[in-house]
Amino acid sequence: MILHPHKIVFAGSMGAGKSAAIQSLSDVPVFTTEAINTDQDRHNKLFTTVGIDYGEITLDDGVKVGLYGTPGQQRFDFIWSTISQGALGTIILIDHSSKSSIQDFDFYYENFVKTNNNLIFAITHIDEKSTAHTSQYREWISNQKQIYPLYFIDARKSEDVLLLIDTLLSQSEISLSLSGN
Ligand SMILES: Nc1nc2c(ncn2[C@@H]2O[C@H](COP(=O)(O)OP(=O)(O)OP(=O)(O)O)[C@@H](O)[C@H]2O)c(=O)[nH]1
Ligand SMILES: [Mg+2]
Repeated sequence: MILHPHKIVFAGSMGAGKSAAIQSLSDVPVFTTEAINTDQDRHNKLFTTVGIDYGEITLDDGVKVGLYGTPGQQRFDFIWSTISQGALGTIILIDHSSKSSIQDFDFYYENFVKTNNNLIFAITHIDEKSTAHTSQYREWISNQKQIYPLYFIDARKSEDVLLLIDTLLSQSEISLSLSGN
């Protein structure tokens, strides 16, 4: 498998903010594949990603990072592993305002950890009403064998999304230096 050292994947639940995160950060016009959302039971937003989002950011040190967005809807799960092939890491975004937020957290983790274990979690929509408590995500992580970074962000804010990119890149450098590469 070819490793793309600067390929980052945005995964996670429908409406969590994957497309918004890429839009907020990309230096180039984002390639999107949005279509009218026919799954109004799952989420009442107008558009949803049905293929891939692609954007790019050039970091301060001149490194160009490719930002790849996946569709959140489960009916597109067949594309998830294709988009994730060779990526440096995955950012899993979860919509905290959704009733199924902790089930989503578990579901997207199980699906994406298979292709890449360099991953971090970012909880979005924390400014909206939710019956769930944010501690549920920490509890979930503390029950895993490996500890994953967890952030609470607004996917529309570029500084929040940049923090995720920086964390994922640092995490990957640490694991490469530990493995002696
Ligand atoms: N209030 C609030 N809105 C947010 C936040 N993050 C993203 N949004 C908005 O949520 C809506 C859905 O975001 P998208 O980026 O389309 O979600 P997505 O993850 O790409 O969803 P799919 O493509 O359907 O899987 C957009 O209107 C975003 O601007 C947040 O933290 N708070
Ligand atoms: Mg999208």
